[in-house]
Amino acid sequence: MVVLSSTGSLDQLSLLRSVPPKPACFSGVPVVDLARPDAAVPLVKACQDLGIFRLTNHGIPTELMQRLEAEAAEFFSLSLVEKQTLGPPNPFGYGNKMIGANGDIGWLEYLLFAVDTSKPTCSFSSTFKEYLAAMRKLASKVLELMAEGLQIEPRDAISKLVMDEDSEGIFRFNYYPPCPLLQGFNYRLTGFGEHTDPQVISILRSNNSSGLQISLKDGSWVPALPDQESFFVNVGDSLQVLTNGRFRSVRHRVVANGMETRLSMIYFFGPALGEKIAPLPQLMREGEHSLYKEFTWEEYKKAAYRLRLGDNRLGLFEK
Ligand code: GA4
Repeated sequence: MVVLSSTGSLDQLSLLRSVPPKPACFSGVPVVDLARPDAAVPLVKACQDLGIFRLTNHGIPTELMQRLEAEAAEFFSLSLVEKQTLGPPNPFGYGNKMIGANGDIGWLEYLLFAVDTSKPTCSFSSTFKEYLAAMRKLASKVLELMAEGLQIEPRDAISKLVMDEDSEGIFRFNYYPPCPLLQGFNYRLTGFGEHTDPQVISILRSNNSSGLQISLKDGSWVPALPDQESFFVNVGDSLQVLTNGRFRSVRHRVVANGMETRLSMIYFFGPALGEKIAPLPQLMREGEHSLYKEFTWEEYKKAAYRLRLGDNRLGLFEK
C-alpha cells in the first residue's frame, strides 16, 4: 500500500492506479508515411481498425515543435498566481487538475485556447501562430488523403468541415509534472482519464515521454510509444458519425508514472456550430441507414459538456 504523507497529497489518492499486467501482443500504433504515394491506404485502415495513427514525414520542422514546447514549458514553470492570470478554463484558460465542469480530475496542468481563424489572435506568440498555421495545413492534407482513401468526391468533402472560417478549433497544452511522492512505489497516476475526442480529428505532439494509451476494440489498453518527431492523429466522435461508424473514435487516456515530465500539444479540429453531423451521403451504400440521429455540432457540444469525461457521448445520439 502507498502512504502519501505530505500535505496536499489527499487529492492524489483518487488518481492512484496499480500497474496492470503487460498488455496482450500489440505491434504499435500504425504508421502513415505522408511521403508515400499510397499513404491513403494505411490511413484508412488505421482509422477503421484503431482510430489512431502515427504520422511521419509530415514536413513540420522539429525545430518549430521544440520552440513551441519550450514556450509552453516556460509558461508552466511560472508561479501558480502568474498562471492563473490567464483565467480558469471555462471554457478557455489555465487549468490545474480539474477537467471540465463535472468533477473530473487528472494529474496535470493545462492551457486551453479557442483557435479563431476569423480574428487575428494578437495575444498569441509568433511561434504559436506559426505552429497553428502549420497544423491547419497538415490537417487539411490528412483529411484530403482520407477522402481519397475512402474514394469520395470532392477531395475536400471532409476537410472543408473543419477549414471553414466558422469552424471551431481548440488548442490544448497539457503539462504532466513528476510526482515525487510516487517514486519508489509501483503505482501510476491518472494524468488524463479515458475519453474520446468530440471533434473530427485531433493532432497531438508530445515530448519524448510515455503515458499515452489507447483502447483496442477488445477493451484492452496499449501504449502509444513516445515519438517526438511524429504526430499522433486520432479520429474523433464527429468523424465516426461522418463515416457512419466505419472509422472509430478511439478511447484514449494518459497514465503518468510520476517520474517523467510530459508535455503534449493538441489541436482539435471541430466543425462550425451550425454544421449538421451526419454520415457523408457519398459514403452510404444502397439501403444503408445512418446509425445516428441527426444533430448539429452545437447540440453535440452542449451534450458533451453536460457529461463526465469518460462518458459515452455518442451513445446519446445512436439510433
Ligand atoms: C476532450 C477533448 C478536448 O481535450 C476537450 C475536452 C473538454 C475540456 O477539457 O474542457 C471536455 C472533454 C474534451 C469532453 C467532455 C467535457 C468537455 C472536458 C469534459 C468533461 C477540450 C474537448 O473538446 O472535449
